[in-house]
Amino acid sequence: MKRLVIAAAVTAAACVFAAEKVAIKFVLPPPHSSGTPKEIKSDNLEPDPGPGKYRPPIMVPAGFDKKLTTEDTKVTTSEEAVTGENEYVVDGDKTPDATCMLQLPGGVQWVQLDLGAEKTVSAVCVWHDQGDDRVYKDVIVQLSNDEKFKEGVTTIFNNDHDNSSKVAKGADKEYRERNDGRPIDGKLTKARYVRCYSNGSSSEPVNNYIEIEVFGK
Ligand SMILES: [Ca+2]
Ligand SMILES: [Ca+2]
Repeated sequence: MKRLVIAAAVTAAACVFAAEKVAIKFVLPPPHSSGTPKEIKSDNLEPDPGPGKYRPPIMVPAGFDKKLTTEDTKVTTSEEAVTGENEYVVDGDKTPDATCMLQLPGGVQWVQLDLGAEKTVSAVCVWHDQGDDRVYKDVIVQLSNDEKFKEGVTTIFNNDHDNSSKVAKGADKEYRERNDGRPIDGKLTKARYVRCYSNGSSSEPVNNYIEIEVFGK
């Protein structure tokens, strides 16, 4: 009987160990002071958590919190940039400044990262542009092993509630850009490619990207 109890205790301890979770650590740029919040017309906007209040951390199994993107990560885009370089999206610089951003033309556009091989993705964080109080439209983040995103596509975020992007309809909320970007749970999806869509913002038709980080194993 005693042996059975010990065995049960060991099994329970092993389960706790296996389920140990750690928070993804995002390095944040300083908040941008934009003065009085703008009124943003949207029927799909999440409530503003308020200044200095961040979203709950993304918790992942220990070992799945490694940053997978580096300054050498290959970046491709749906169309040629208006200003900036593709590399700006993975250079680690999150300064909310026009000289540090990749700007794609207006309309539905995407930025795609190649992780080099299939990885288990635990989180993706996207910083568009927090230069003023704004909301990006039709933000969709997808993962796949197919470079063309035709097959085996997993959508981990989609706030295009009215399918104006014609990519897919989603149930997530629009959000105001802030210094904490938008951390998204990767749900431990196996994928080589990460594609981030947007369709302009409440401030301007173009699509700005400051940084995209991918975490996992
Ligand atoms: Ca950058
Ligand atoms: Ca939409």
